[in-house]
Amino acid sequence: MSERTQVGIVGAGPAGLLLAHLLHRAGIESIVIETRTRAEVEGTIRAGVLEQGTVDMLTEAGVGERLHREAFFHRGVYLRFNGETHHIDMQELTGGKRVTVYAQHEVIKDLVKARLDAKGDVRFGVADVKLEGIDSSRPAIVFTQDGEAKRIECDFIAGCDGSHSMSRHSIPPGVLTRHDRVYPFGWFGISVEAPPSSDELIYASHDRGFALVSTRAPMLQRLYLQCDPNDKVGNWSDDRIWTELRKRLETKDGWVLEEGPIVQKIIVGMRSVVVEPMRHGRLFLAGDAAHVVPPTGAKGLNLAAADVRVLARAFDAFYRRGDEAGLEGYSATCLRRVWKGQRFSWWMTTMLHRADTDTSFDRKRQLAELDYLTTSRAAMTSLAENYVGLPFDDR
Ligand code: RFL
Ligand code: PHB
Repeated sequence: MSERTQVGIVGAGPAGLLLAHLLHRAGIESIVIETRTRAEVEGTIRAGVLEQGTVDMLTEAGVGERLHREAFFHRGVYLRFNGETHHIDMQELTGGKRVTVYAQHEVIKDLVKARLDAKGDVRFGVADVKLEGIDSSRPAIVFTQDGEAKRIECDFIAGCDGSHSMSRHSIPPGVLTRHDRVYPFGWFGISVEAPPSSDELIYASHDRGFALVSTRAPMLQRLYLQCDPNDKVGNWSDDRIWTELRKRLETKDGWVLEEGPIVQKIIVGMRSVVVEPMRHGRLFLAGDAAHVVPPTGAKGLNLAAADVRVLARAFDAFYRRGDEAGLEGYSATCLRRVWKGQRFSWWMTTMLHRADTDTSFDRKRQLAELDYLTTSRAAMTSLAENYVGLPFDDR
């Protein structure tokens, strides 16, 4: 027996959950299908930085209460190179926009709670998810839940199922154009039980490679260092990690890195991907399913949120007035922002990391760029307005 809903949503990451929430507020029904368990979804450590527009969106949607109590609000970030630290005061440079540090899994917990409080339909731990009839007017999601075969007929399907996206793979060959760049480095990420070493994030460019100091909670810090993407976590003892971080973060003024027990280690590869268009028939792709950025610019979750903002508005116009213009324009509207996010993430990544093929010319050029960036107000403003988030172009 088939069930029915207006919008079937594949994936309970930030994109899928936020879309379900925005649709609910617009009086539109949805069902969210997720292969992982609720505990897995709420426990995966990923992004940390929210753009001002993402914070505003969560606040306006009524899911910003805990964020405003527990997040860290920073004026800007530090850039560190040549043993010196330079502050970029983004709040001043952008007329008041701040850097918000609030973990992705906390956003997820807030959204799951909001969905369940509103008796929203989120199915965790399902398997064998497939899409049918995305070219037809009656697309469906089929899957198994507790060993039982299920089918949900939908008006539309939103593919919010992350970078490996089954939804994207359901689109017939030849429809999508894929733009892709793989970087020759990855990030080694650690979570550390220690007090913060800095009042704001530090992006460090060193001859030995990139390092990043971020935070999660007063006694939980998040640090990253550039590594070989094919390296293994087991090759990095705690000692080796601390020695490398100390070297890359060392300053002339004797700044001290706070150390403590490492409670999590992870290696992530880095790539830039965009598929175009972000729609096929009645299937709309959103978030990492359509585009992936390297984490250096802190844009991934924010682009996912911006996509579903456009999509929720388009569905609202369709169901309220039969107006299809928003749905027709969905891909083009999102891609304008996506490509700017891609450009920024690529720029931050190539400015701050060292590639094996880099020559001394490349290093000198990077340092000149960082020097320019930290001394020219025009350059700093460009960094700041991209980092805190470009304005939505439909306000
Ligand atoms: P997600 O979060 O991957 O969620 C997709 C969900 O879909 C489920 N799924 C399926 N469900 C049903 N059927 C299937 N066949 C399915 N296949 C998959 C998955 O289980 C999952 O729950 O995608 P979404 O919603 O598009 O969100 C994207 C963000 O998660 C991602 O862009 C960010 O985490 C990227 N990112 C950062 N973004 C920021 O905006 N700021 C940051 O500071 C930031 N830092 C980061 C990051 C990503 C990182 N990693 C680990 C890649 C730091 C790191 C280290
Ligand atoms: C994080 O805290 O995980 C984080 C912060 C800034 C980034 C990427 C990740 O650019």
